[in-house]
Amino acid sequence: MKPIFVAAALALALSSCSPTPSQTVQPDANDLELEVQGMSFVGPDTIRSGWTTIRVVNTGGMTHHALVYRLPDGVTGEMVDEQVVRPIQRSLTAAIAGDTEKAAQIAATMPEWVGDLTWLGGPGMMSDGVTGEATMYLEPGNYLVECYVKTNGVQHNFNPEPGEFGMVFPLTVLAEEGGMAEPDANVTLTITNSGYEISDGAFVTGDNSVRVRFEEQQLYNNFVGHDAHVFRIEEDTDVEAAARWPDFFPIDGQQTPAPTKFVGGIHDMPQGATGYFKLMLQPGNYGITAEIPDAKEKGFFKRFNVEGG
Ligand SMILES: [Cu+2]
Repeated sequence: MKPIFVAAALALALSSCSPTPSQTVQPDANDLELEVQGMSFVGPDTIRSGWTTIRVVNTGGMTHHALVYRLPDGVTGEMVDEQVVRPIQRSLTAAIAGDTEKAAQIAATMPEWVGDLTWLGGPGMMSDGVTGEATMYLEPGNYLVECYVKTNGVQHNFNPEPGEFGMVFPLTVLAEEGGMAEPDANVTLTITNSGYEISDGAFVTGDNSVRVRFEEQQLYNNFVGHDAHVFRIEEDTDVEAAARWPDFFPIDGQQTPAPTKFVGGIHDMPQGATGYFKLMLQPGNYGITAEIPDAKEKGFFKRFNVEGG
């Protein structure tokens, strides 16, 4: 280092006892950290509005995810539990028993307001040991954070105890603004009706911040839309099975154990929205898939590679 530069820097350091305008001020983080404990999310139940990071530390021994959605006025978590979660579980149980007629009948009883639930992202599929993190712009309101992976034919959001929630976590987004800035990203994933496009950078080894532009969105089976879940491809990975796994509708969809390691992603957001998610990538091959029926056939599968660092 040039001595004259060191001297100048030292003089500047000694002369400044108050913050200078060039000093970077970290913008307020507006984040909420949830832990997976058994079949529950545990953590604070309020967050300020605006740009909001939802982080889920999954050391729960299996793959989970955390869809974040906004409830319409007048709809409570209890109503979702009683009128959506429990009937879907009864329908799944009937389907597993081979009674497809009963399964279809129960599935047809969904309340009309189901169409008014707004999917607003949340951390995508994360295997044991993965911390999922997604950042979305959230308006004030009542939300739920939910995981509906299945283990032994039982959805994680279902708790057999009447009135008790499984992995359904009520979250209040306050009117008070969090003041967090929109995140930066090292790569952008654009989602249209025909699939994924990777642009504005690339996935890298180590930490990634992925911007997801939901340019086009549509609803499949009245419930799910385009989203992004990233999984690791090893030599022996059944890529077809892994790409299909997030599709909830088949009996074996989202059934524990997942066929590969899922390392993160983001759930559906409305058309025109932008969300962000974090990924920690080891060198190797990865696939991106969506929680929609026949994702790969619809173009919702993208393979990428990150090199050793
Ligand atoms: Cu779960």
